[in-house]
Amino acid sequence: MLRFLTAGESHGQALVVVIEGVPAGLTLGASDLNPDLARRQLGYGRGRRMAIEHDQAEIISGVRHGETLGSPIAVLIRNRDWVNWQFTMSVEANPPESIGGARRAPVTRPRPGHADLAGGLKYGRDDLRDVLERASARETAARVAAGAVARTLLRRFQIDIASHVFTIGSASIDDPLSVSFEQARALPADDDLHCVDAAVASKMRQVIDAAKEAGDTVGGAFEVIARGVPAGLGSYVQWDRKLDGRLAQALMSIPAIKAVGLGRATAVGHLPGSRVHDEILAADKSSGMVPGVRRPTNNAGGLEGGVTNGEDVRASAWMKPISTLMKPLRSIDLRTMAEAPAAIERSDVCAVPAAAVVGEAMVAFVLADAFLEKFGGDSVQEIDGHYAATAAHVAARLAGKSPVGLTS
Ligand code: EPS
Repeated sequence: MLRFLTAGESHGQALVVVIEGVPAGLTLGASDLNPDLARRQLGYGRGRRMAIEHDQAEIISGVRHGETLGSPIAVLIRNRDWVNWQFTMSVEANPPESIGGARRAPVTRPRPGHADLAGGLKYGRDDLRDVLERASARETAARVAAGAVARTLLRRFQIDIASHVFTIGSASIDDPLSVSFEQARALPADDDLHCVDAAVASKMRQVIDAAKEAGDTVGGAFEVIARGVPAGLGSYVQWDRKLDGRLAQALMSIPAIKAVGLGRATAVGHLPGSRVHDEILAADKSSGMVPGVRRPTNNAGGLEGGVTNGEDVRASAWMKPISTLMKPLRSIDLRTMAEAPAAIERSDVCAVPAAAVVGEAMVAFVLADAFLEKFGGDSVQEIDGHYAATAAHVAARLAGKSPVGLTS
């Protein structure tokens, strides 16, 4: 089982992630993690915090001389902004007067849409900073580090992941499924909207500018596409083994995500079966990973029965607008229970392009977990053997020959 846990507050010293279940012998270094961390920091509409941070992964365990050991991998990402928050975020009950950072007043006016009110009630905190520091989307930097480790494992088996943004406010690509994996992968790493259609991207920019001007925020949607995923990951035999359900949980857990879809997503509700289901054709050149099989369409998003079918895995997620509004909504002050405008924290106007990078990380992690379930071993060399033998076995069966022996 592949799993990870993160720790860290937005303005604390650092974020930490511990990843367990990565096989030994995988070539891994900080340079495999840092490009994704940098991409997560980008995006048109992000706030000033991203100008302060320069997220860098420090691998502090589980790797030696550039190879994983099979032991837990711990990664540290320091918060540069912490120096400005040492007093506010001090671990000490009585921080010394000499400690650096502004003396910030408690946060008592919860922002509608943020975890502030629900979290303050749940954990019995009067200063809502105790909630918002952990509920902050800064935590997703740690997830991206975990996802980058998973992605490094997947790459060894020619599984690649890309994403694209298809909606920001009223600006939208009509048919996200028409965007190919190649188009999404060709987007430059520093593209600040991560949208494949230049005309739609320029409209997205206008939407974000208008929201900023109005002291408002804006949400949107992105799609993650995974190419090279073998058939047979996940299972239909039990609810918690269905890979579509596992992907949905992982994507829905990203802050501000309110809906997740696979393939044609919500459109399946108003199309007839003949326009939803992907026909299965015999072909010399297969469309995906199954030899001799071509699917002319991929409305299923690479999953049937909760099992990968060898086509691209396509998962979308819809993000609500960021809940910190510079022109705040009505709220109450919990000290007096009187109505008062919600608190204002420095924030982003739009973070959909960044969320797409987090989405890639979560999809990579779930796919790597399912991949290890099927082909797992304690070292990548063992997995190489299992993977190659299974691929040969499938090819032989579909070619009508007797199965080759599963030797590894
Ligand atoms: C974020 C860091 C945060 C926010 C944002 C995401 O930094 P700060 O709070 O210091 O500006 O910019 O978090 C939120 C939008 C939120 O609601 O918490 C990051 O690293 O992605």
